[in-house]
Amino acid sequence: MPTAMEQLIEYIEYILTPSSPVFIVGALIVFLVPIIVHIFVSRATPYTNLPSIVLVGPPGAGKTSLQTLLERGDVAPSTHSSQVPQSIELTASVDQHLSFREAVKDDAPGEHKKFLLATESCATSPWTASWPRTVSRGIVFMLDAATLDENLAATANYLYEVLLALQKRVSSSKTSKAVTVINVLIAANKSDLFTALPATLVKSNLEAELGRIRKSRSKGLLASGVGIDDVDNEENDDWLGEYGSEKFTFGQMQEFNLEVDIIGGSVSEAKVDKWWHWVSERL
Ligand SMILES: Nc1nc2c(ncn2[C@@H]2O[C@H](COP(=O)(O)OP(=O)(O)OP(=O)(O)O)[C@@H](O)[C@H]2O)c(=O)[nH]1
Ligand SMILES: [Mg+2]
Repeated sequence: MPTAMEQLIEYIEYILTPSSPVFIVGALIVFLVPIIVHIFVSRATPYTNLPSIVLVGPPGAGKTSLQTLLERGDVAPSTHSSQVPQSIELTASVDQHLSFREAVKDDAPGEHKKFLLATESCATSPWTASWPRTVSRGIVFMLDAATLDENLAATANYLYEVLLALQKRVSSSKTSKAVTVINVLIAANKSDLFTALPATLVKSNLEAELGRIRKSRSKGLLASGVGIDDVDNEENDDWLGEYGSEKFTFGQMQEFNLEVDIIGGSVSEAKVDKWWHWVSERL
């Protein structure tokens, strides 16, 4: 009769001898443990798998007000500017006939979809390393349509950064087909104020200003007579839209898998149904 000690030594020898059952069990552990840990971790943080919409825009545009409206169904006065990015979880009924107030209710008819609305408040450089992951369904760029005339340059500069970063996402990958379409909604807020520009004017003013910005950023490259084909990627990196085109239009972004829409609304008057429908269509 082998003693317990002998049995143990025999067992250890068996494990240490290269044999197919030991190898298979070892391989299973090596492959399965990371998968199990991944499933466990992603269960623990349910947010990571929700479709997300990112809300950006210059200070004072009304981002926090919109978030509050969607979360609570009414607007609380916002007193200070928000520095920290905030995320709220919302549920949308995808029924297009409902107003946003009806659609956010638990007992709303139609299919329900949960999503994450993440607000990023940063005046200059909105782009963070986490963005390409965070932006899964779309971006809402909110601006104050009532003061756009005064803030056109700053607002357009911000928008330029956002669109350029999204454009680079496509131009840096060789297989453009693999890149999914990202939808951008320019939400022209504060239509309740009489100085507010209608969406069509917001669009044409932004297009003109974005065109001016890209011209000045190209540092006279085109004027210096350098042909389009001579310019390598390094140098036209900062050019937004169709390279070398005279006028910038949002339609040029389709080339980079970006769909841009401009819709007016007012958070104060709770006129946000069109934005809401735009979002729920893209979930
Ligand atoms: N008239 C009018 N005022 C609005 C509207 N939406 C927001 N406001 C006001 O605009 C101001 C700025 O709104 P916020 O929601 O704080 O703007 P924000 O984009 O979060 O600003 P930051 O956090 O600084 O980036 C507040 O005083 C709001 O009450 C609107 O539709 N109409
Ligand atoms: Mg805010």
